[in-house]
Amino acid sequence: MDISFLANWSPEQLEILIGSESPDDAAKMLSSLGEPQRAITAGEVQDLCGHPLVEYARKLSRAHRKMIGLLDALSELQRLAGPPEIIAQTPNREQFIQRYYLTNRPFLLKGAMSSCAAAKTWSPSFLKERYGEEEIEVMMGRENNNITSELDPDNYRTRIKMKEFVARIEGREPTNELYLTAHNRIFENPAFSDLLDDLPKDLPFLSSDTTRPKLFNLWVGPAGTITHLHHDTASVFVGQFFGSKKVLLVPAIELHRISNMIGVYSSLNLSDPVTLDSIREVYGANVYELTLEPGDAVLIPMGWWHYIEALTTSISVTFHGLNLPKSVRWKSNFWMHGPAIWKPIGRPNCRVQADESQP
Ligand SMILES: O=C(O)CCC(=O)C(=O)O
Repeated sequence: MDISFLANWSPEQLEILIGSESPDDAAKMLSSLGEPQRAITAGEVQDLCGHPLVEYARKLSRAHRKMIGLLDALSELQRLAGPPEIIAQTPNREQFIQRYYLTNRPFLLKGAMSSCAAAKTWSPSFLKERYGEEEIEVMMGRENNNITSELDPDNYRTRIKMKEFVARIEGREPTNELYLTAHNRIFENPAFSDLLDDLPKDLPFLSSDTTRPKLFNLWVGPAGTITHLHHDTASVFVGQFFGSKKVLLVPAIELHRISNMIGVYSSLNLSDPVTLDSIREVYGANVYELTLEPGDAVLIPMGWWHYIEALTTSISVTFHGLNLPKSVRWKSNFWMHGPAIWKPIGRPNCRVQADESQP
C-alpha cells in the first residue's frame, strides 16, 4: 500500500491514526474531523493500520500511553507524599541515602552551612577585595531572559575584571543581564581554587574532595538572574552562601508534563505567571517553591526539573560530589534527539499547548 499521501495529513489526523485505540475508532474520529481532501472509509483506515510502518507507530504509541499511565499514577503518589521536607537537623549519611537519595526526594536543609567560611565571609565586596584585579569569565548579554545562553554559551562568554563584575552586579535593579555560571568554571582557575577551602567539610553526605574542582560550580549574579527550567542527569546539592534565591521544583516523575525543548532544557519560562499557572492547571504539574537563604542548601534529585531565580545579589555553589556507595546517573544521549523531543500530550480539557517557538 502506498502511504505517501499521509505526508499531506495534519498533525491532528496523524495523532488520531497512530494514537487511537482501534482502527474503527480512528475511522470514526477522522470522519468527525472532516477531511481536507475526501472522506476516508473505515476499510481504508483498516488497510492503513495494517501497513508495517503505521502498525509499528501504533505499537509504540500504545507502549507510550501505558508508560504515561504509570507516570501519572507515580506522580499522584508523589503528590500525596507532600512537598519537599524542610529540615534543620543535618541527616547523617545513612539517613541521607535512605530517606532522600534512594527515594529521589528533595529536601531543604536550613542553616546547615552557616558555620562554614563561605557563609561567613563570601560577599560581592569580599570577592572584589580578594580577587578584584583578577580577570574572570562571566556570561553577559542575557537580558532577553531566555535559555539561549544555556544552549549557546560561547556567544555570551565575556572576560572582565572581578572588580568590574562586582561593580555591575551590586545595588542594581533586578536583571538577568550578567551571571557568573557553571559554564565559566571559575574553580578550575588556580587563582580561585582557595575559595574551595571555604566550603563546608562537615556534611557527611558531601564529598569534600576539593582536588577535583569540576565537582563544584560557582554562581554569582545580581537579583533577577534566572536559570531556566531544566533537569540534571544526577542528583546535585545547591548551597547558598550570600543573598537568597527562589527555587521551583517539579518531580522527575512528571517528565511527561513538562515541554522538553532540547537536551535537558524546557522552553517554558516559569518567570511568566501565566506559564506557571498553565503547567499546574493544564498539565497537572506539581510545582514546589522553596527559598534558599544564606547557609541553606537543597538537594535537587536526578531528573527533577528546576528553575532558579536570584531574589537578591546572590552567591551559591552546586556540589556534584555526593558521598555515596554508588551514584546513579540518568544515561541517555539527550542531545541526539534534536529539538522538541517531548511535548506533553493534549488532554480533553486542555486549553493551552505549550508553544516551543516561544521561549
Ligand atoms: O543557581 C542557579 O542559578 C542554577 C543551579 C542549577 O540549576 C544547577 O546547578 O543545576
